[in-house]
Amino acid sequence: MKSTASITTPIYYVNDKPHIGHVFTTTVCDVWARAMRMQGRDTFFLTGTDEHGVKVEKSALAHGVTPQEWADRNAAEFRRVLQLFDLTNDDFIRTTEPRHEAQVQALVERLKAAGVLYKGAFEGWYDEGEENYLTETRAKESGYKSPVNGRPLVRAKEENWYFRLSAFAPRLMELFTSRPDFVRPEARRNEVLGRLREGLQDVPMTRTNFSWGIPMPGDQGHVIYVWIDALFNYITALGLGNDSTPKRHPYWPADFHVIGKEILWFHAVIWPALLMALEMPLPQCVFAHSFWIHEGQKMSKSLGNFIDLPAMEGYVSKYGLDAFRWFMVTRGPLDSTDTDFRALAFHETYVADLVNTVGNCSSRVTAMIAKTFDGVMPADSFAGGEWPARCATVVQAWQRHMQQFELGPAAAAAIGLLREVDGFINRTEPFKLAKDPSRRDEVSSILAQCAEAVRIAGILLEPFLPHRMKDLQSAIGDQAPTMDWESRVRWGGLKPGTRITKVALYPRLEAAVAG
Ligand code: ME8
Repeated sequence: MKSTASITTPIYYVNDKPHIGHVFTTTVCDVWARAMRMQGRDTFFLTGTDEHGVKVEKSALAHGVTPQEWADRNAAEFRRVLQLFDLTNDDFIRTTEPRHEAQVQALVERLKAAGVLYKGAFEGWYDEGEENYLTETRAKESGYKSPVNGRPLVRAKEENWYFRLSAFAPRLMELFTSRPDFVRPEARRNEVLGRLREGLQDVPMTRTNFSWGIPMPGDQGHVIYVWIDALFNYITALGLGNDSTPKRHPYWPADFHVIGKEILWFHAVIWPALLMALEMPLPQCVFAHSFWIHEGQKMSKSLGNFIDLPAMEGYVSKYGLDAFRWFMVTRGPLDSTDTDFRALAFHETYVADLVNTVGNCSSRVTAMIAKTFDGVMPADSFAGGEWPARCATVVQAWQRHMQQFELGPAAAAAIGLLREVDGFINRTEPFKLAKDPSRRDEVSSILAQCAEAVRIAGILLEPFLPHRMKDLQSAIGDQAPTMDWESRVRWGGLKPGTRITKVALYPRLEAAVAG
């Protein structure tokens, strides 16, 4: 296994307020980053904001401020979200930072030198909202309306710099054939392959109809197209456009670019072609998740039904951050179908998984030890019975799933272990055996085994439930976070004699909050 691990979110547009979609993508990356760090991997988790382009220029104007002021204000809001949701990014890149701008210009110079840019006139169907041209076929398919916001496409003509994307068609086909996991999930890969087979158009590298962007080197009046500027963030943050800062170079290529499905084409086709032109390694995987919808409806500005920051804060203050993360990651749209965010589903998930499973199992075990053994970890004369092997299998499954960014299955493996502990308690009935003094040894072993399995499950749940799992660890006297990973998850970490206090992790709450 390589020693570094790196993951990125899209960089978010500063023309909008943060909403659940942004928090979702950043949270799933956070779970992975925490899981990698726990295992001792040298981890780099990147997020940031996308601050150039005509949309930002227009929003700033509408609010009577300069684009930079507008970007500063909204980037600060995205930063605040990271704090609020305890997201552990290692850097936050803004595309208006000098470190980014200078490297983007250097990278564009390199593309020019590589002969993949040319200047030419272009006329086509333009989606103003998305700042994107559509091919004739796609424009027709969508009824000459934006497939994203439904507004009419406009006929636009520009003299621009272009990137010879078409020249990369064979290499892109080869990439998709030789690396079936380059784009996940599979449905998304098939979608890109289908479009690749339709043929590729060259893409604009610059724009001239507005000025809020990075100037094209050597051509006044042209600014670098916001999408090209934005994609480069993944490598400018690592100093790869500027060889004098090599400290972060080992974090490239990224293991995962996690994005929403609407920006797949840029990440799965244009971005690898740019990297090929620059002769740089490609990311391992572009993971495109689906969308949250809200109580059955697509979230949109016109409906005003975004699950926004105040709504999310409502859930967090009622249920706690762990609950919010757990719902997003285990019930969210990580695969190829959209997911409805329903207040009732949130509540039910909280009760079933956190109250009745994680909370109940850990409080049951710690309470029995408190009652029967005065809060001292008993000895296990059966040396774990079947548990050590079972836990090792679960740990391995979790590691494999995490490595592959299969967060749902990783969470299921961890919580499944607690369900097994519950089943074991129900079968062996230590609470009954405890009434018979002659069976004290048996009770010791059962409870010691349960406590140790709970400890291991708690470690595996930590990336998902970072707050309460810390409480659990301190309640069971687990000092292990300072240990290396292998020792930490090995059976036998909880020594007899350790103080164990009763925990109540997730309170039983009555009603769901309004959606
Ligand atoms: O597209 N459900 O930024 P953006 C789930 N700046 N995730 C959602 C979502 C939803 N309903 N809505 C948005 C941009 N997202 C560009 C990216 S990258 C080089 C440039 C998430 O602010 C999802 O990750 O519109 C999506 O890709 C991202 O927010 C779009 O954020």
